[in-house]
Amino acid sequence: MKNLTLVIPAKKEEGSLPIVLNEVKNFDCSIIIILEETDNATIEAIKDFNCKKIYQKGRGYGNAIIEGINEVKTDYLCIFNADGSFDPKYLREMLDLCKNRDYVFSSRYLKSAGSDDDTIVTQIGNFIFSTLGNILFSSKLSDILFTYILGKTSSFRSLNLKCKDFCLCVEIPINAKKMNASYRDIPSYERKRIGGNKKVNEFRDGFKILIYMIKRFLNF
Ligand SMILES: Nc1nc2c(ncn2[C@@H]2O[C@H](COP(=O)(O)OP(=O)(O)O)[C@@H](O)[C@H]2O)c(=O)[nH]1
Ligand SMILES: [Mg+2]
Repeated sequence: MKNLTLVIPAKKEEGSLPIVLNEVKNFDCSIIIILEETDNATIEAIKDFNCKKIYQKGRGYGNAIIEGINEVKTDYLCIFNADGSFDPKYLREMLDLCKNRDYVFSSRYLKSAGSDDDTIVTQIGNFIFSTLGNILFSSKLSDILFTYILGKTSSFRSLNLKCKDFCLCVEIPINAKKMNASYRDIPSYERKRIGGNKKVNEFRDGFKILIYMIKRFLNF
């Protein structure tokens, strides 16, 4: 998979990222990790791994992914979490399916998919947001917030992404749909994060995403 780069945003992931990097070593793809310069514990934890590190100039999850995408040199990229929840066994299939489309999204809610990381709150939230995406934007996705997305680097760049926070999760499918991009979703099983804490706050970030979707629908 020499034509693929994993874009890995990482914040306080010293307990998980080394294990994730060991796991993806066998996949022969490039790796870009985007983290904060002050995140000493994560920097120290991955010092023996020979992969590209970028210190993000801005702040936030979305900002990290945008800065990472700008650095990719391969034809394809995949957004990949540092917490161990994304299973790399799907990468080959995603890459193959992406040959004749712009993006392949992963979904925890298709047949034979699932999640060990979901709580009842996130499960209900994910259902509401995916339904909202289907109603407001005809996104035709069953899991709009699961940002395990592989796509053509040129397509990602043409999205002109702006969200610096977790709203980026929905900005990607909304912009892709508005640009008439081609995509599909495939079943994926989300694992539990290995260590550390989740950075998303279900209520605060969920509310922000809701407001963002409404604003986009109203073209604000
Ligand atoms: N560089 C960077 N990475 C972040 C930031 N916020 C979250 N991440 C990373 O983004 C990924 C997803 O975050 P996580 O807390 O697991 O959220 P969830 O899986 O969507 O519930 C993880 O790899 C985090 O370490 C941030 O502000 N900066
Ligand atoms: Mg996670």
